[in-house]
Amino acid sequence: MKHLVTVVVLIVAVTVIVGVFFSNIDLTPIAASAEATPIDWLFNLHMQVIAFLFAMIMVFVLYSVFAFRRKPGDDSDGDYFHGHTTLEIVWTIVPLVIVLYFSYLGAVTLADITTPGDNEMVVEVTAQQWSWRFDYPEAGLTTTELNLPLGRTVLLKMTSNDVLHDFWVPEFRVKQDTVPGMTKELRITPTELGTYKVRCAELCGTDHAYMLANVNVMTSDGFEEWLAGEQEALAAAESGPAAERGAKLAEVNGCTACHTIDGSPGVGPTWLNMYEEDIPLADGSTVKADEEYLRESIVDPGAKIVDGFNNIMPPKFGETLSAEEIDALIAYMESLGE
Ligand code: HEC
Ligand SMILES: [Cu+2]
Repeated sequence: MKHLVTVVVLIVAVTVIVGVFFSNIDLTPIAASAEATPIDWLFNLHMQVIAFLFAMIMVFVLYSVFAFRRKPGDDSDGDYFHGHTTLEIVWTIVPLVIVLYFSYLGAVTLADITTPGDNEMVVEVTAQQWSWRFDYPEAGLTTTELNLPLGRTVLLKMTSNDVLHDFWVPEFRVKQDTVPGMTKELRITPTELGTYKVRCAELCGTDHAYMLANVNVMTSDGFEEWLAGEQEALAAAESGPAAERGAKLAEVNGCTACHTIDGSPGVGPTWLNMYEEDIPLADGSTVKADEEYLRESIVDPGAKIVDGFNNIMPPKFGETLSAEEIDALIAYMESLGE
């Protein structure tokens, strides 16, 4: 009985100390979305349960090591035990109840953060090795940065052009895999102005660690102003030279994550002086980089593999880019020729 009382007192004390320690270390960055509140609450509750489990294990182990040490000269065998039915029932039921309770809390929280908000704004997210592309269908805009108005729920409709990626802004807490061929949804209601970063949280190849994009949470006025500015720039570009549109398209479609335009090596061949050159292919032949070849390289990248490179270019540009967009990209590549 004396042992039991001591152990219970020690468990309570260690739980409180470890629990207070957990509440005082900052494990997460600032919370910048409405979804972060219930998630952080649940996370902290978990940490308190972990403090209790930690105390249960460590106190029993260390107490036994010291209180039940072998006395000097005592070489007799230990006592023989044959289970303890009540104890086994208790240590099955109690964790079961805790786990069920947490699954209930998890389900409630999930329902809470996935419920549609009023006046939602849709942004389409396309992940691709190794860039992010954001489309604002209502405004007809495409960008490489995610700009969001403060306080308005945004519904992200996400997909991938190649392999699995994962959309994660730590300050918003929520996280979602992007899956090729599927549209996944995520809702975010920004509550703090500022600039954050989307990270890819699914190991996706060579430049996975650099697959970042800025997220700017703006005031609603600032956001409207930005939209208007972008639309104006877009209208100006549409009447300008095709090569300039191509330059912008190469950026928003992530081509520049793999292709450089200054001759330096990248994951893919540089575009500097590529046009009209003889390109050595992996099968030993060469091909002239005329318009037809460039078009084929974009629409069906696996058809001819450039010598010294791997067949890893995203295969879907033929579907995601319009004929005019491909023409503009080709015009841009031609403008980088000699
Ligand atoms: C994930 C990296 C990656 C992305 C993104 C990418 N490419 Fe490529 N690209 C490659 C690689 C690697 C090759 C060389 C292997 C091959 O021929 O498929 C290549 C080859 C090419 C070629 C032939 C180049 C030559 O020197 O013969 C063209 C043209 C091209 N890409 C255009 C594009 C365009 C346009 C985009 C964007 C719409 C794009 N690529 C996006 C990796 C990429
Ligand atoms: Cu990725």
